Amino acid sequence: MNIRFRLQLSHLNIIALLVLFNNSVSAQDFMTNPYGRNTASLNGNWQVVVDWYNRGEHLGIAQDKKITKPTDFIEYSFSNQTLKVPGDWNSQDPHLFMYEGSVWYKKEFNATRKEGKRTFLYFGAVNYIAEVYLNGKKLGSHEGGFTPFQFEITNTLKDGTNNLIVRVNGERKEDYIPAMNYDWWNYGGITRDVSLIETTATFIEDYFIQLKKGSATEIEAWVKVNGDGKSKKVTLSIPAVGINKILETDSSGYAKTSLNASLQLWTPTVPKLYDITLSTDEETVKEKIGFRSIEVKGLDILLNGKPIFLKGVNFHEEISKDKRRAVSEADARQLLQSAKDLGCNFIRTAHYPQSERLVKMADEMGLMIWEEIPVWQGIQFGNPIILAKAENMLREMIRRDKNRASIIIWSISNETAPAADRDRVLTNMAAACRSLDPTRLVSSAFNHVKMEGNETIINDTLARQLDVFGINRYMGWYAHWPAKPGTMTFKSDFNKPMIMSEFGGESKYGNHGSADSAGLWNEEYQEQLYKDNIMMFKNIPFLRGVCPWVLYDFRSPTRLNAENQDGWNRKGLLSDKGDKKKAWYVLKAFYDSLK
Ligand code: GCB
Repeated sequence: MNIRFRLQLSHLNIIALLVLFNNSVSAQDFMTNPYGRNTASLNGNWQVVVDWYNRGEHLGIAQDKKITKPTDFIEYSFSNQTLKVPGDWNSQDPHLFMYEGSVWYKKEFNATRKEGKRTFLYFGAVNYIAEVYLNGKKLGSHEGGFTPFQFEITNTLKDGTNNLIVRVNGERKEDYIPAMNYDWWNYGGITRDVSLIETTATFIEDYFIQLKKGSATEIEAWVKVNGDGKSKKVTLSIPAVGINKILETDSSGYAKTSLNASLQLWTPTVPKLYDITLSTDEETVKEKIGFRSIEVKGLDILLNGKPIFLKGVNFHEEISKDKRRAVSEADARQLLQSAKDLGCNFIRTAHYPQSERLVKMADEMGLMIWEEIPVWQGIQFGNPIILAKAENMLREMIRRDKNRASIIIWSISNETAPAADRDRVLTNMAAACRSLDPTRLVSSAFNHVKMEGNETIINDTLARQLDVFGINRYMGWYAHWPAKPGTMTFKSDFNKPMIMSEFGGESKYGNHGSADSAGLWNEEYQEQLYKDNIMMFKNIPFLRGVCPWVLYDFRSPTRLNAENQDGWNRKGLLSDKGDKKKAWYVLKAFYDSLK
């Protein structure tokens, strides 16, 4: 997959990629399924130096020179200040609550080099730029806050104590993705797991095992090994259905096959996962994979060939009550369980890939996912570097999650204004997405529609590039009702299904008053807004899913109304503490009525 994708990168993109990584060595393609391998965790307390003015490179912090006597001329030192990994820095030190600069992280660990083995350093995610040094040598860098990256350290690793240093920079910039202004907290730091992964000399680096598009019985699989002995025999086993197939990789390490099996298909109600192993004469990688098909036919979304309505909710990767990033298994479970309690069969991991752990949990819990890269408003589509960066993020997201049954939709953007540059970039990305993964649906969330009286007209021509389009429409909040909700009509220029990918309004839990505009910010106003929107949904003939904004109230630096917001986006159906607002019950009743 990766090889094919590389070939598709235009000349311009290759130049842009070089600029993107500042000619420094960029992180290597990460291996699939780190959790199914031989790993040692580097999570825990890391020593840090907060480098507000970005002096650390000049001072040579990466060399970690030790002060041995008080007269040594060294203008930095790792002291007793520590931060937990995984974690954001904002919630761990009151001085860093709004910090968006650089922090140098240091971890010492013991290792023993082993003949015939290889070692990789794997990061689940670092927001936003990571520069990684091992034993004083720069391994490389990575840009983008929500996807994994790795470095091979086989030859840099030492017997005994190793010194790992990571410079994390959490600034926002015009040519970053997301860019300058976005409606969520810019949590900085090493926000996901860090691990050492030991592999054999030639190892199974990547694989894709999914039902062929539209089929209920034909599995298409490919595998890619990495190492000198690239022509390898790889056995793919799915014991429950008697599959034990030997694939022989070619000189580039690649092999593919197709298999027939009588499978119990994955559904939200019975999220069946099969134990799978991939093994060579050297190693075994374990997996759990669910099989399902997802297609669009006319105006319908078909799951396993049957029309389905997506009962969704959006949420950020945040534990609101603690004002922090969600980082643990318990955090992921809390978020997913809250979606389940609401009666959802679908989630949108709002605006960026959340942890791999959460996606795997959604596989187990039976939640379908719309997964998106953080191409969110205000992106510099005219800047040639943007397409390269966005495609790289897309590639990393798909590389990580392409074996998950829960993922049914890849989304390439959120709320972008129609314009030639945008159309060019997103059209390229939709094509890249399909070539990376032909089995899932491609989507994007739009907020540009045309109003004619009580009619909403969907006319963003980018929808032609998509399988299903999302509309973010805040009727009763940002947009006023031109007519009674029950009399609103919808027209689309495209014969495709629509998901109402966002709607909602704010209320502060415990604020009570009237349900009309005199009661703005009250629970009753939000409750009425939900009732009105649900009434409107009944008049959208091509609506195949809804996904309100948002599950929990969340931290946002752009919400400046001291009385009602005070740094919080209050569109939650649940308060930051998890209290159910009145609108929660309205949506729950609607979802239950669709059973
Ligand atoms: C949107 C954005 C979302 C915001 C939300 C809001 O359209 O996609 O990220 O948080 O509106 O509350 O305004």
